[in-house]
Amino acid sequence: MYTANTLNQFITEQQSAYPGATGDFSRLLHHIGIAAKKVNRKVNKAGLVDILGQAGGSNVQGENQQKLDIYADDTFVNELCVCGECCAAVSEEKQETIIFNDPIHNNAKYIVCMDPLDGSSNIDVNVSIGTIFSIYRRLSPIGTPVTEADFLQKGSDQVAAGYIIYGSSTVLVYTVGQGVNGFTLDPSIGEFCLSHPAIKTPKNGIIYSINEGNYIKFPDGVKKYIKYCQENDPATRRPFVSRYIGSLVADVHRNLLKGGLFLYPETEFYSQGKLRLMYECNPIAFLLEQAGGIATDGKQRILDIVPEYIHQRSPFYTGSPDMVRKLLEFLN
Ligand code: AHM
Ligand code: MG
Repeated sequence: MYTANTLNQFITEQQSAYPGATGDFSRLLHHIGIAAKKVNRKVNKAGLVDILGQAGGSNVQGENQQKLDIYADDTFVNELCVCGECCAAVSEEKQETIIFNDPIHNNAKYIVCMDPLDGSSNIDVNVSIGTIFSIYRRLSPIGTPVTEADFLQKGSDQVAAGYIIYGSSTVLVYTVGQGVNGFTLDPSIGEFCLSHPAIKTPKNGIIYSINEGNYIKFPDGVKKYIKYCQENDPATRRPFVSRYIGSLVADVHRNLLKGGLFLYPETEFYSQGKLRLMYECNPIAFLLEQAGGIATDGKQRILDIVPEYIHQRSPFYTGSPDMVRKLLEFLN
C-alpha cells in the first residue's frame, strides 16, 4: 500500500478522512510549513547574513527583541495572511491581536496563536530554537470581523497544534487531535518527510528539566521534588538526569521522545510562571496529551484554563505521565 511520506501528502491523506473537508485547514497547515522553511533558511545562515543580535526594540513582555524574532514573526504573519485561511492571529511579538480585517480574511475560519521564535536567548550561540503554533476555529460567524471571544478559548478547543524545532535537523511535530506525528526537513528536496509517526511519550522517564538557578524562589513542593530527583535509589533509577536547554521547544522535544518532565513553576519574579498560556503552554499541552503525557499548572489541566487575556502566563509542568503524577504528590 502507498504510504504518505511528505508533510503535504500526509495532510492530504488526513483531509480525505473527513468527507466534508473543504481543504481550508490543509492549506493553512501547508502555509505554516512554508513559513517554517523560510525561517529555517535564515537560521541556517545565522552568522553569515545579518540576522544575529538584538534588533533594538522590546516585545510586549519587555524582552529585548532579536533580529530573528522579528524575521520569524514577519514571516509567519505574512504566510498566514497570504494563505487566506486565517482571520486573525496572536503573536508573542505583538501586543495587540493581528486582525486581517478584509472580505477575504473575514471569510476565513481559523485563528492562530504562535510564538514565532521560541528560545530567543539561544539564537546567537547556535543552540536549538523553535516555533510554536496553535489553531482554533473561530466562534463568531464567518463573514464578520473577529471578536475577543474568538481568541480567548480554552486549550481543549484547539483543532491543531505543533512546533518546529530548528536543531541538528529541522523537525515539525503536530497534532490534529488524532495522535502526534513528526516530519524532518530533507534539505535536498526542501520537504518535511514523515520521520516520527505516531509519537508516544514513555510512561516514565529519568530526565527532569528546570532552570535550577531559580531554586530558592521555587514553591516548596517543587524544591522537594527536585531533592527527590537527586536522591539515590537505583530501584526508581534515581538520581535522575538534569537537562535544561532554555528553549521550551527543545526541552519538550527531547523529553517527549526520551521520557521526562519539564517544569517552569511560578517564582518570586514570575508570580504566574514565565511561559505564556495561549502560544506556549496550550499547544505543548495538546501535543503532550495526544502523545500520552500530562500537562498541568500544578492545580488543574492546562487545557481546561479559560484565558482572560492573550499574553496570560501560567506555571507549566508537562511530560511523562508517571513523572507528572509523582510531582503532583509533592505539589499537593
Ligand atoms: P521566549 O519565547 O522569549 O524565547 O521565552 C520563552 C523561553 C522558553 O523557551 C524557555 O523554556 C524559557 O523561556 C527559559 O526561561 P529561563 O531563561 O528563565 O529558564
Ligand atoms: Mg517562547
